[in-house]
Amino acid sequence: MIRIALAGNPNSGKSTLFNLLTGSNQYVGNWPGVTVEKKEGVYKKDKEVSITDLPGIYSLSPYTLEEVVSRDYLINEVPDVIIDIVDAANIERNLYLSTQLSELGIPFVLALNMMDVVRKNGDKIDIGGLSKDLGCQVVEISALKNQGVDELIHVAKKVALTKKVQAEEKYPKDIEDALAGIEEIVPGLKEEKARRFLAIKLLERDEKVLEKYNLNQDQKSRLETLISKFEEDHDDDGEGIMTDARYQLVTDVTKRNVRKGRTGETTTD
Ligand code: BGO
Repeated sequence: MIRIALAGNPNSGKSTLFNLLTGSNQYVGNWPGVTVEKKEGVYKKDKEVSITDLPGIYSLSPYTLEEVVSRDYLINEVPDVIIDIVDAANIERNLYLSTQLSELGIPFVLALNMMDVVRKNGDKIDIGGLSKDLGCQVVEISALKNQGVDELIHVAKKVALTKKVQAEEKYPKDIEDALAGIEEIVPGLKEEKARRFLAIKLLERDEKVLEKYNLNQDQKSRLETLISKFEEDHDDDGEGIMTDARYQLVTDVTKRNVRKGRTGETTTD
């Protein structure tokens, strides 16, 4: 069985894609302990492929139930591959989540949905460039028009089987150094699949992730010293610094790979 997780922003077309892939082979329940809807199904063209539709989210921070459900599932259940559905007509805004999903150490495919809208608008996206910049396979689809969807699953299965994960080291050197420092302090972190994501969350002082490690006093104080120094150097808190770094990354990637047809701008907000 290959287990695919569908993740993406609200309104990116996730439900449309999920319904198209699973047809009537789907069951709806709740995630354990919460009233967030859980949708699971089997790919109608290959019963060996199961699909879990995660709630629509903008980030993997710990602030909404949907975000917590999604990240707990991804970190604890570890699907074989994540398909990240991106509204390609609003690519810059959507890629913010992609930067986080790609740090989980799980094979990852970017599905550029709404390509019919992109084409109609006369926008151009350099798929090869995007794929190179993000270090993952990128597949163009239109869930509404059922275009590219079989190819997407074909690619996702291939990526799942090769177990290929993203290239790392994409932030400025001082951030990368801080993450490496955190990995040295926190026992067992280096061996985690999601080590990069978890190191970033620790730098952001994410309580839920910190609890997981049960650090002793010495480790706690070394971690605190590292984070405080990093925050002082940037005159901001860890979360703010990482948010800015992600936006900068997404802006650069969008500038390099997206040309707007009508407006000449890089977003359609
Ligand atoms: C409405 N192309 C186009 N053009 N539209 C798409 C595509 C695509 O590839 N994929 C999805 N949509 P959801 P989440 C709607 O519902 O799957 C559309 O939140 C409308 N509804 O049809 O719900 C899809 O699960 C009235 O649009 O997204 C839907 O991720 C007028 O994108 C919307 C116009 O898709 C969100 C659109 C009453």
